[in-house]
This record gives sequence, structure tokens and C-alpha cells, in this order.
Amino acid sequence: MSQRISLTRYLVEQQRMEGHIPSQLRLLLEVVARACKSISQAVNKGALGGVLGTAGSENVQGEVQKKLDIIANEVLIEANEWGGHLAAMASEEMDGIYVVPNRYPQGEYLLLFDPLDGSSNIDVNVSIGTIFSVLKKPEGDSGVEESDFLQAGNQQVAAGYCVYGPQTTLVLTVGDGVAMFTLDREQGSFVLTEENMRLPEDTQEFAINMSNMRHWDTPVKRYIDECLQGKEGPRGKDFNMRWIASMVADVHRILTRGGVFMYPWDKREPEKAGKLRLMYEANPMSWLIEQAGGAATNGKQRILDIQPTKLHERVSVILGSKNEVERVTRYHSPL
Ligand code: AHM
Ligand code: MG
Repeated sequence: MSQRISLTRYLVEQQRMEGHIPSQLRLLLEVVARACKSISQAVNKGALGGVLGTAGSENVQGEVQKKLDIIANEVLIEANEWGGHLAAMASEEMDGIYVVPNRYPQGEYLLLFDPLDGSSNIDVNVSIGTIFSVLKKPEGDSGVEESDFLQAGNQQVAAGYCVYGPQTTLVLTVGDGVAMFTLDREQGSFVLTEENMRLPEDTQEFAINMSNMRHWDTPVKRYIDECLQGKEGPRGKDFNMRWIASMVADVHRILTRGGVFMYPWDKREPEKAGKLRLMYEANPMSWLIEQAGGAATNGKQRILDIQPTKLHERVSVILGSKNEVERVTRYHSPL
């Protein structure tokens, strides 16, 4: 790219285009990006910043919180509460919604996030990230309640993630394709490094936690088993496997070079729909993947069409290169 385009300029240009982002949404995305820069700094300091290790508490899902989970959550709240663009926020690390305090003006947007995804990788210096989803508060009611958040993923007005890896990379959609920005640390700004990310429809790479194999359902077992048979099997080609255990990093690889990512329902806890959360993990990632030409389902249904019934709802996730996702989905409903 000959001329450097900053995130600010990209968003201003998106705002100017007819029917694209309003100024309040532009402000919101800039603020989220600023918060991600500051989370990136904390992540980079690691042990030197005293940010590693557990915080000695659990979140609403019963998971042990790491110090960085809590720091990232606070950074996102503090950055976003005063600007007047938001009505409320919801996070993996908070039981209920966080309504913008009365001392600040209330805006019309709702922000959901997983402040630090891939928590098990924090202390071992492997890529982690922030995932976010933006909805509009339903019109007509003056206050804001948890039920206002319960909108299907197809209602999102913006979604993205920031991956803190060898580079800090922000990936974003406002419904007009997927753009990638890389943090220039000297300048302190995100610079557009890929404008229209597309992932191939076919792939020879899958991502799944193989240690759960014995708990999977038949369609998932069949799909992976066929991949493992390689050239000699029904697929007639060899497959490679990657599993980073940070959804942000796995999805980033898939957006970059294709692949299929699965965290399916399994028999360990049959009453749970899956491990990942619908509203702030699966929905934003599914929209990004679809915007880049891929697909995302829970095996039976397009993820973006699922009507959530609660904030921390879980979902089975199959996303990535279109033809592979369609194949796994077909295996769930054999003729
Ligand atoms: P987290 O949001 O608490 O970090 O959990 C979500 C993560 C995903 O990023 C990743 O795909 C998955 O959990 C890894 O799970 P597992 O450790 O079971 O392989
Ligand atoms: Mg997560």
C-alpha cells in the first residue's frame, strides 16, 4: 500500500459513504481501538508490569479470572463509558450488563466484548485478543435492559477483534467487507494493511481440540475422521491441523489463509450448547468470516440467525472456508 491510511481516515471515509457508519459509531470504534492499544501495552509488559497470573476470582461462567482479564475489562469500560456513544456494555467478565452511569450522556449503541480471549494463553506468551460486537439499542424505550441486548447476530452494526501476537492487529467489519489494521507502535496508530480480506472457499487445514474427540457427536467425528484419512481417504487429500486455543488467533489465521474452526457441542456437559459464547465470541467472528466469503453455523443453523435467550448463551461453532463448513453442516442433517 503506497499511501498509509490510518484507522481514523478509514472510518471517516466509511462515514462519508452513503448509508455507512454514523459519527457516533465512528467514535465508538475509535474508542474501542484506543482501548485495544492500551490492552496491547499491558499484554506486552507481561511479568514486568505485574499483570500475569490469576486474580483469585471467578466469572459468571465459573472460570478462574486472570489479572489481565480484569484489567482488559476495566480498560474497555473506562474508555467507553463517558463518550456519549453508548447506552450499555456487556462482557464475558461481568454477570449483568453495565449501564452507562447517569453522570454521562447515554448514546444509542450497545457494546459487547470478550475483553481477553484465549485466557489460558496469557501466562505462556501465546497470542490472545479482544473480541467485540456492536448492536443498536431497540428504539422506543427510554431505559436500557438486558433484553435489549438479546438480538440475533444479523443485527450487528460493527464487529471485530484485536489480536495481541507478534504484531497487534485490529480486524473490523461494518458490513462492507473486512479490513485489517496493524498497530504502528512508534506512531501509536493503527494503519490499514489489508482492505478486503477474503478467505478461500476450500482448505486443507482444520482447527479443533482433538483431546475432546471421544466426546464428539457423530457428524463431527465423521468429518475429522475423513480429514485424517488424507489422500487415501474419501477426501483424496491430506489435511493439516492447527489449534492455538485462542479463538482470535485461530480465526485470524483462517481469515488470512483459510481453514475450518470448530468448537462443537460435545457429550462432556450435554446440557451446554457448546463452550464458546454466542453474543461476544461467535456472533462477531461469524459476521467477519461471512463478510470475508466464509460461512458459520452451529451444525444446523447459520449462527447469525440464532435468537439469543440470554446474555452469556453458549453455542456450538463451525466456521471458516465455505465448502468445508457446508460439508460439516451437511453431515449434521444427512438425507
Ligand atoms: P476464554 O474466552 O475464557 O479465553 O475461552 C475461550 C477460548 C477460545 O479462545 C478457544 O478457542 C477455546 O477457549 C479453547 O478452549 P480449550 O482450552 O478447551 O481448547
Ligand atoms: Mg473468549
